[in-house]
Amino acid sequence: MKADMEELYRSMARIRFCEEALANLWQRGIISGEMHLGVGEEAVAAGVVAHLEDGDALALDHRSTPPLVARGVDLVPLFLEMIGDERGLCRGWGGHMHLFSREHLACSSGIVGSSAPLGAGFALAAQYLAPGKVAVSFFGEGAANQGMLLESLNLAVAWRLPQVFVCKDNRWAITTRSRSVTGGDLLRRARSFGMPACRVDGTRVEAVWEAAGKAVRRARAGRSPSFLLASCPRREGHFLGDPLLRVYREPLKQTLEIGPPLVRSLLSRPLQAFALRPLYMGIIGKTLTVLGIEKFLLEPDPLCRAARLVPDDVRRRIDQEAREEVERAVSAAMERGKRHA
Ligand SMILES: Cc1ncc(C[n+]2csc(CCOP(=O)(O)OP(=O)(O)O)c2C)c(N)n1
Ligand SMILES: [Mg+2]
Repeated sequence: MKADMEELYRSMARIRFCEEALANLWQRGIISGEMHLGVGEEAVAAGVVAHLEDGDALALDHRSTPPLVARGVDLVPLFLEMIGDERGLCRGWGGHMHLFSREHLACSSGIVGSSAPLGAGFALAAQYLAPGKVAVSFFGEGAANQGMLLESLNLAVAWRLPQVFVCKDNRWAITTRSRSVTGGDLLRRARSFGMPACRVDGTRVEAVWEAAGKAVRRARAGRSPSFLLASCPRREGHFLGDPLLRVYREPLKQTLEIGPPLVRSLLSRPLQAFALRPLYMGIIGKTLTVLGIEKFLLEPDPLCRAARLVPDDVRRRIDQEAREEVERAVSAAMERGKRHA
């Protein structure tokens, strides 16, 4: 079977416009607190979720809106949840990180790594109660070093759970380069537990769709869990307003804001650690440089890549429909939220 590029592009466009709408609500102060977006993860979410059917489960991390949108969760309660309204998906108690949709058997958690045991639980239940159904766990490469994730890989193989582990590798865990805290290679690590593992370019939806299809079919047939390592960019930094990205977006303002405290701390007393201070400044400088190179020179946009595989007129129509759908959902959420306030 071939990937239906129009449907995959539609799914990605809906995800992107939802994320943009969330960013807009956050910038206007309507959503409060930290906001982690999945901009850059559209191809992974769309390519994997396209294989799910009723009764399959999703366990997600702190960037959970893309897979939920791809899965068809109603956008109005989703937006209401983000703004803390009691008619939201979780009565306004979950916020963007702790979401649950009973209808879609989908949940998310801000506890890094927890989507793996949550997915294992769904998969174990499916094994007994709904054979042929599968569970998919999404998590970042930073989570791959969590003990509970490794325990889940082990149990998934030992109990032959119908589970697919999807690791979204954006190379960063907040401000830590994941490579600097990761021993060995994640693919070999997964294989060492005894499950098939493959690497896929997470900016190419057709490639993700292909690889995920094999993994989901394997799980559905009860043959084995699988591990998918999908590289993808972190286009909005760790969270909205990420100070490291702000340095590039508004260099003058940020230099004036960050510069003086940095110089003060460089020269502050007591002077015991004086020799180490240039080293720390070097680390900050290196982090900023690597981030800038990745962000502005290397990172391809998965949505643009997918757009090239769809005829222009079709793409324009899909863009317009998806934009209108998201705008309607935001307006409805704001209207209901206002009426209720
Ligand atoms: C158990 C736990 N430890 C630490 C944190 C703080 N934390 C939030 S997001 C994050 C980075 C996670 O990195 P990764 O899994 O690669 O996801 P990414 O943010 O890159 O998508 C950390 C350490 C947490 N939420 N939970
Ligand atoms: Mg990461």
